[in-house]
Amino acid sequence: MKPKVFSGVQPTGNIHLGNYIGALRQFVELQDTMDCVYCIVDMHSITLPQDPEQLRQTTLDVAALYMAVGLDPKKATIFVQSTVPQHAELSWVLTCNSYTGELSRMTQFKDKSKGSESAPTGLFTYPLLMAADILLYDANIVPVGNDQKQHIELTRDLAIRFNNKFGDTFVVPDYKGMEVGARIMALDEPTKKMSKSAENIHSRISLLDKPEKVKKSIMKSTTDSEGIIRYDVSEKPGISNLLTIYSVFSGKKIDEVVQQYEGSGYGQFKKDLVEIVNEHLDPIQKKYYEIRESEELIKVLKEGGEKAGAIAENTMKRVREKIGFINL
Ligand code: ATP
Ligand code: LTN
Repeated sequence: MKPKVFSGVQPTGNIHLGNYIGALRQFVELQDTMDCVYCIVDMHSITLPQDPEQLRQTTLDVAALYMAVGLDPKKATIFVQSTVPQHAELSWVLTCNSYTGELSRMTQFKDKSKGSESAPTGLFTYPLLMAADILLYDANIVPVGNDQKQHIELTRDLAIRFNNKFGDTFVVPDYKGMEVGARIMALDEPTKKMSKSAENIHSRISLLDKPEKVKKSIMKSTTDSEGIIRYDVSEKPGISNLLTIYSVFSGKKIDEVVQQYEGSGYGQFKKDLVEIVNEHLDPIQKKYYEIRESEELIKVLKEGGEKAGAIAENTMKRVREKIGFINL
């Protein structure tokens, strides 16, 4: 049997190079050899306030981007989380088998709540919904960026705990990150991760950015005053981040890129990077606008939701039986 894969992306803001390099790129690679289920996690996105009409639109935007970067609904199941209510159901069961202590240690919660007493409860219980997503589909592998590793470890702990308490129920999943690019940094502050929610639009490159915007963001990006192109994350986080992006999009190893630019200045390197990134984004954008307008998109999501719902219901039957819910 093929290994099972599950992952998700929130429909908030524009998908950026970090999302693509750290996560989506792996989704596409895995669909040929594994049994893949990819979700648009709209229930996660309402942990922070969302405009309802915009949420509906960005849900479709992300679905179209999934397909524009190369996901094929014939190979992978693509669906929207809220159309499969078993996610909420399992999340509650896991909530009752978790501890506030372990949730308090999640760095994403600490970052996003900033210690505030009035942080939304959903931000706190967010990892339990994520664990439910993964466990419903018996996923062996979860391709995500490095920032989500801690959530996968929690999911493993929850699965093992549940299995020990109630008998074998869940598959214990593994994190899968990219060797190069598991954490793309912000262009303006290369010690922070590139993020959808950062205020400065030049901190990130969105997959739908126009060539001029890409140029501006890269040319303005923070580097250092040494003037030598070499890979050194702690001393030269800006240049190292650009080298990573260059390497991914050119298909060359970071060492080769460093050699290629021996003796060159940052200006030339950045100009070439602008070209490489724009060349890569152009076909993705063309495909995106085609798919986003087509009827096909809704059909894919409906069919995906049905397939996903059947798998999720199977798992829930097992869970309800184990925990003692009545089957009338
Ligand atoms: P925000 O930064 O606003 O919290 P996000 O950019 O992390 O949002 P998500 O939808 O939560 O967006 O993430 C989708 C996927 O992209 C996840 O697998 C996540 O790990 C990955 N990812 C997000 N940012 C980066 C990054 N800077 N580098 C590599 N992978 C990333
Ligand atoms: N929390 C993830 C999105 C997400 C996810 C998942 C990823 C929700 N459910 C299940 C992998 C598997 C994030 O990127 N912030």
